[in-house]
Amino acid sequence: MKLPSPFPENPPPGPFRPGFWKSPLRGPWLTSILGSILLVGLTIVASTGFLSHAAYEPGLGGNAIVPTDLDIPLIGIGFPNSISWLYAATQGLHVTVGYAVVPLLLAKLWSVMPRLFKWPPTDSPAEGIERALIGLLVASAVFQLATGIANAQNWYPFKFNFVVAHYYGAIIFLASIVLHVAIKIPVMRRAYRERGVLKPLREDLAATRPEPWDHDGLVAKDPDAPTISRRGLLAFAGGSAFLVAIANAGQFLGGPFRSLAFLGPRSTGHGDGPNDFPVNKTFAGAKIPEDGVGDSWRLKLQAGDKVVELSREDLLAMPQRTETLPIACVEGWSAERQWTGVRLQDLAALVGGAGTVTVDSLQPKGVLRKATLGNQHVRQSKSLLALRVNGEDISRDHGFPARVIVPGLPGVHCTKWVSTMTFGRSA
Ligand SMILES: Nc1nc2c(c(=O)[nH]1)N[C@H]1C(S)=C(S)[C@@H](COP(=O)(O)O)O[C@H]1N2
Ligand SMILES: [Mo]
Repeated sequence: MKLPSPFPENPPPGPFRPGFWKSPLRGPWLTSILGSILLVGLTIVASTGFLSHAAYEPGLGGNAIVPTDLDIPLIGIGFPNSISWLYAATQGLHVTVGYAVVPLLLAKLWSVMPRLFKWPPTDSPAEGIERALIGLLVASAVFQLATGIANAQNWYPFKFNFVVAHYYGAIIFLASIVLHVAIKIPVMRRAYRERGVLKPLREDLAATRPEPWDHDGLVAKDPDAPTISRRGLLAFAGGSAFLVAIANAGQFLGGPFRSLAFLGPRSTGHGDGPNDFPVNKTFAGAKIPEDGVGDSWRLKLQAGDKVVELSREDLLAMPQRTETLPIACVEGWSAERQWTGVRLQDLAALVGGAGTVTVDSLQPKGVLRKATLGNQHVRQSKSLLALRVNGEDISRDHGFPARVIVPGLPGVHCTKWVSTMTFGRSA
């Protein structure tokens, strides 16, 4: 049965008219190959993103970003923090590949542009639902990339909480892309079967012809002569993705790449010598009181009603450990340094602390002024309350008098300017 169409028969002028779209390159094969490449990139971005969420440990009291009962347990296993470089790598990939998919997404959207102006907008209710789903997919992909890039650039033009919005955006994106891929697999398989997966890449400009007619309206009705081959178009999109990736990857690859990472606002160091590595929040920026970090500073350890206070000298008199660990920010940059200080284990033992620890700082306000660490981080022997870095006292910007450093934990939980550590109490 054919329902009467609610749309007037004649399309509005301009892009809605057949013949408006002239590129001879558009067609199911081009969209399929761009979609396949994009899918690889998006799979990396999405899986490292959900890993980052797991590493952040939103289930721990003070860290909750979304109400814990709303937190969808997509990853049942915890993040393996004992592999100290793992978070630096997954988060570096998340942000770098996130940048790199932008040109690929633009190319893909260009390839399906005529579909946006399809007339009539839907032929059937089922197609209407599918198109609404694509609307949701495009909107959530653009939202995720825009908020992610803004965050990596330390730019917060929006009023909402980035972490919460980026997390829920990710769930909408994941659901809509899974459905989209499932729906499009037959189209893709047909395009590859008819034209070969890579065969069209052999065609140079002279051999570039429009794809055979398709039912989706991607192939131009009245195409112009080509000005670039399909492989030229793919090389342009892929080359752009590569350039954008290189302009960011040095933030976590380090070495000679670091100076190329001009997209990273924290790619340059901060100061001179051992303390020359990125700083997210400076001493002044965090409004740490000057008199709070002088000789009168005390670290307060507590577990139940047991309280111990230690000066920096007291801490330096305890057994010192040196560990090579990266500080790895959610924004995708990381820096590996040698940290020296006291094991969190040893501090817990002083007050008979067990379980989690909430670390508070001298910072008067802001969500990053404190964090909760899980029991496994306290027990991990490489977790330190660091006093020195690369053989020198930690600078004020890096958290003097003392800061937390835990292997494989997002930098955001490595609290600087520590004042109080509140442990659970052993039963
Ligand atoms: N008190 C406090 N600690 C903090 C922060 C903060 O804003 N306040 N920022 C965190 C973040 S987001 C990161 S990535 C690391 C950065 O450490 P660095 O500045 O020594 O490189 O510190 C963490 N510790
Ligand atoms: Mo961070």
